[in-house]
Amino acid sequence: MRAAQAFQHNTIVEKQQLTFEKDVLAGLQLQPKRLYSKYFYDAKGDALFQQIMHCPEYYLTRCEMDILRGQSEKIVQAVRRHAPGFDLVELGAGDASKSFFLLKEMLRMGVTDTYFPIDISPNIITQLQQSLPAKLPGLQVQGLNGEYMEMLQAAGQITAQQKLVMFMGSSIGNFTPAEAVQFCTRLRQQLRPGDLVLIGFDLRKNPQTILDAYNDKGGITRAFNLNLLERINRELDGNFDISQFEHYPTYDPVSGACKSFLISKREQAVEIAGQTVRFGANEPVYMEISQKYDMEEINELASRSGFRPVEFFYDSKRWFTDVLWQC
Ligand code: AVJ
Repeated sequence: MRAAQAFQHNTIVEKQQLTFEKDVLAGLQLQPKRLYSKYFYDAKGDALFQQIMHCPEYYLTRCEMDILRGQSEKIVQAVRRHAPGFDLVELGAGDASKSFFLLKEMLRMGVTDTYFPIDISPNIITQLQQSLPAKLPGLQVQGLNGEYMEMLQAAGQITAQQKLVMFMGSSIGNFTPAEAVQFCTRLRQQLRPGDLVLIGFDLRKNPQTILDAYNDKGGITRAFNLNLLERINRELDGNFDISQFEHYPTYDPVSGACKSFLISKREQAVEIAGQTVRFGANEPVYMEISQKYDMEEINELASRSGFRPVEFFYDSKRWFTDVLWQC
């Protein structure tokens, strides 16, 4: 059993490695060049993101924490009106510091005792399984390590209970609006009529406030973007000179798209996995989108992907919202 698990884990890691190499080389052949923000999160990237969440400019985490700290009871009551008993599933659970508040309420109200955190990082799953039951006595933690949709399907096979699926932190912002429709449609296809989702959206606000959140004075977000080049050096035998790339965040208040680029400071050639990639002077590499929404856009996303909006929960500044939808 142990050997079988270890074997399976190795193949997952190898498969991830192959996809990383393929995506990097393919993305750098596109025009404009592109790298994918889902690869930001290696061990160093995880640590840098933790630091971003503490940056004074990065309001998103504090706003969402404000919602969950203050309104978990209201949220669980709303969920209970639509689903008397349910299991909580979380996509990209991280340290579960947000779901903690909901889980506490759910246990207190006796509406659920099972939590399925889904995460691509096996370390995160192991840590949650060890730490959460001690902090929340009576909670069953069934960690699922793997891709969101595959693990959602696995959770559906383990339990026949209705589900509340959480997707917090404005992770949905890393999709373009069109990709978000695809993602939510696939999400709904894994659920049953009556199941609920709670999704965190960063709202449109003063454009400078948004841009500053992706351009902190401490340079953490810059390091976070450059770390992907370092990761390529580490894992794909690359030779990026990161001092020759500049972090360039943008926000378009018309489309609501906040995009980050790395700009090549000069003409240069970089070796990656035995291949040569050429960069022109001032050539951009598109790294990440963090899409901002308004309420109409959120409702449109719900209806296009087959969900019915149930309730919006806001922080006191109305900068962020967690929305409850039903299938
Ligand atoms: C984790 C995707 C919500 O887009 O705001 C933070 C990642 N990128 N600073 C975001 C991120 C730059 C973050 N999400």
